[in-house]
Amino acid sequence: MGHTRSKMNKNWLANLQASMRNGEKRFAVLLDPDKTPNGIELHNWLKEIEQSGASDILIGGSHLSSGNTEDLVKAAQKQTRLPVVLFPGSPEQVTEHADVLLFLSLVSGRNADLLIGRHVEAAPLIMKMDIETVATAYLLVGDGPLTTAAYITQTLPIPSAKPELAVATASAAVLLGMQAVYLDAGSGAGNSIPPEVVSAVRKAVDVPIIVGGGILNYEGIEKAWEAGADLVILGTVLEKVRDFSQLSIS
Ligand code: 1GP
Repeated sequence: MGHTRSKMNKNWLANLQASMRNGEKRFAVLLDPDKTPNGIELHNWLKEIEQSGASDILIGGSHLSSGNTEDLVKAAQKQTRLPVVLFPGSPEQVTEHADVLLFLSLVSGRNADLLIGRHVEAAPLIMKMDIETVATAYLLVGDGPLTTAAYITQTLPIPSAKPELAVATASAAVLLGMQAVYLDAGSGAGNSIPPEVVSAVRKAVDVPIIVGGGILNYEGIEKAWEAGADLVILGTVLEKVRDFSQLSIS
């Protein structure tokens, strides 16, 4: 049996903006369709996510080989009340079954395809869909070992020690009309986004800030919140051991 889904899920951005204004900090779990179980294991995991205090479920990945995004989106929709947020690495991952689509532009890079090209391909289809879209400035930040995101996108991340570059990039994106900023160290990054980068961007822009990449525990979530993140994303740490209790261990 599915649950009645909240109408609030249709106003995802407005909700996140309200959380930002009210200082209600949120965290979300990112499910990579390649690395998520099926059947009863998936059902149990979705229930645990729902009970964990997570505010949202993100679905997607910069590089997918076998997983089916649409099936996972449908399962998350059916089996939880949480908003299901598409975080697509490519137009093929777009499905109207999600509540909201982060329409990402990789503004830290200079790969025209990921700034506007794929968007042009996907737009005619998205315009026909009944889905909320949020124009999101996606910034890869970090100088640790090469991440899948940096490799797949063939872009250079913004150096961690240069908050001013993150500020200039996020500011330009907001001037272009983007509605949210996602600061990502990349999935499985050795170092998460430095708090100095988050706080510098927080001071510069008034749109919701999403922070992810390499966050391993509640302490990491708190640090990102304190620096100004509104929504913190956890992916890899919960893929290996699907258990929220491990997040208490620092
Ligand atoms: C990646 O920000 C997300 O795009 C989550 O990163 O997998 O390292 O938690 P992790």
